[in-house]
Parts: sequence; structure tokens; C-alpha cells
Amino acid sequence: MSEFSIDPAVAALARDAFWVTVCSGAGMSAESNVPTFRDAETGLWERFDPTELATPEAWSADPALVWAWYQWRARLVRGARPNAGHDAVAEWARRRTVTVVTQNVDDLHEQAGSEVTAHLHGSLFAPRCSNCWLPYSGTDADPDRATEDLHVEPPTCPRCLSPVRPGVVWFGEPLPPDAWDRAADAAVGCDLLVVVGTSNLVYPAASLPERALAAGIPVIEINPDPTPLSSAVTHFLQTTAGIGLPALLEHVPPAG
Ligand code: BV8
Repeated sequence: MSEFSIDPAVAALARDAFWVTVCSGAGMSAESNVPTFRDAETGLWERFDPTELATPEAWSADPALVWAWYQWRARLVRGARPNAGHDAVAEWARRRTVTVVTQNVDDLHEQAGSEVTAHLHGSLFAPRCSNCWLPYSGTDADPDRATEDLHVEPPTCPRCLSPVRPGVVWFGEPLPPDAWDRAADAAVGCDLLVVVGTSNLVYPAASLPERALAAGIPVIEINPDPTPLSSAVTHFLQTTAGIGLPALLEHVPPAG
């Protein structure tokens, strides 16, 4: 029994929803010891602003710095395990139709057994050529080989000899159109949207719960701190992903 008490109206939404869309952000992985974006700069990288490093400008200015940062983050995620929040989302999908849309570039939803319908901002584990987009699988891109160096030369594309870049979406770059279309459909094609662990500051991802609300769909937000969206959602659960999601799941009867 969860220590976090769920309001009966919230419990009813979780009990009665058949098509649930879960939109997750970096806070979803915080309890897996993966730092959120806003406090991603621990230790080695604390003097870098993530919104500056995650840009095409930073890449063209110093690809070895940006490559090293992503290899460091990928290795950190390699050492991480899904938390009770990830597990609750995966279990919810065994009981109802659950669509997972995430801003996260980690693979913790998948490690928990969830199928992710849209990685809106890409993945740490999908490097590709910065020029011809050829996916890259060379061992020199293996995060386990990542070092504590601030500068690591990115590998070279075997087809066009251009540098290989992280398979993520940088600020100022468009989201993958197919992933965005699936996410936009899922935001208005559900009877409950749960937005968890995001500061709701980065667009167009932050527009998804807004679209659901505009379509008259109930939105539950889970975050230990209020966000710009919190005054508009149907219910705001001021707690963590690892506590809030299992507490919601307790009100979802088994399938059949
Ligand atoms: C684009 C990948 C157009 C790389 C990332 C409209 C208005 C204003 C600005 C814009 C706008 N439209 C576009 C923009 C510009 C920009 C933007 O939104 N800027 C912001 C900063 C104002 N958007 C873009 O550039 C997007 N592209 O618009 O392209 C275009 C179209 C055609 C042609 C050319 C261009 C691309 C945005 C994607 C950037 N890439 N990541 C990487 O990861 O390195 S964004 C990155 O930051 C993450 O992926 C994530 O999306 C975002 C961080 O946000 P959160 O996930 O919310 O994390 P954050 O750390 O902020 O917050 C954590 C939250 O968790 C907190 O609220 C905290 O309280 C909570 N929390 C903590 N612990 C827990 C918890 N919650 C639950 N449980 C816990 N235990």
C-alpha cells in the first residue's frame, strides 16, 4: 500500500481509463540516479550549461567536447536501473492500453519492459553520421569505453568520413517528424494523460499535455515541484515518479 494517498477523484480517473498516454521527462529517471537536465552537471561537467552543450553550435565549435559529454551520460545510464515509476508504467500497460512518449534519451522505460512510442529527443544509444545520417555501431562509440576526459574525438563515418554525432535532437533542431506525429496523436487519442517528471519548459514537447487539456482530456501531473503547467492540469500530484505512479497503479484493476 503506497504511503502517498490518492484523492478519490484521481483514483477514479486511473480506474476508469482505458487509453492512457504517459509523457515523461528527466525527473522520471531521477530516482535511478540519472541526473535531470537542469541538474545534469554534476562533477566533471558542472561548469557547462546543458542547453549550450546540447546545440549544433556547440558541436561545430568543439565536437570532441560534445561527444565526450554524451559518452559520459551514456555510460552513466548504462549503470542505471529502472525505478518503481518505470516499473509501474510497464505494469499499467499490462492492464490497459498505455502509450509512452518521452523526452528522455535514456532507455530505462525499455529496460522496465515498456514499449516507447516516441523518443521525442532521440537516444543516447543511436549515434549516426552527422552528414549522411548512417547509423553508427562501431565499438569506439561503446559508452562502456567512455573515459573521464573532457575531450574525446568522435568516430568517423565509414561511408562519407564525416564525424559521427550523438543520435539526439539538439536545441534548434526539429524533432523526428514521425515520432512527433505519433506523440501528437497519442496526446489527444487517450482518455487520460499522465505527465511526469518534466519542467514543461521545452517545446514542442511541453505542448502535448496542453493539447490534451484543450481536447477535454483529464491530465494528471506528477512532480515534486510545481511547473508552469500545474495550475492548468486536472490533478497535480506533488510527489516523485517512483511514489506517484505506483500509487496511481493501485487503482487500476487487473486486465479482463
Ligand atoms: C525546435 C536532447 C524547431 C539532448 C533536448 C516555443 C516557446 C519557447 C521556445 C521554443 C518554442 N519552440 C521551440 C523553442 C525552442 C526550444 C525550447 O523549447 N527552448 C526552451 C529551453 C525554452 N525547443 C527546441 O529547440 C526544439 N526544437 O523547436 O525546432 C525547428 C523546426 C524546424 C526546423 C528547425 C527547427 C528541440 C528541443 C529538444 C532539445 N533537446 N534533449 C540532450 O538530452 O542532451 S531537451 C532536454 O531538455 C531534455 O530532453 C528535455 O526535453 C529537456 C529537459 O526538460 P525535462 O525533461 O523537463 O527536465 P528538467 O531537468 O528540465 O526538469 C526535471 C523535472 O523533473 C523538474 O520539474 C523536477 O522538479 C522534476 N523532478 C525531479 N526529480 C523528480 C522529478 N519528477 C518526478 N520524480 C522525481 N524523482
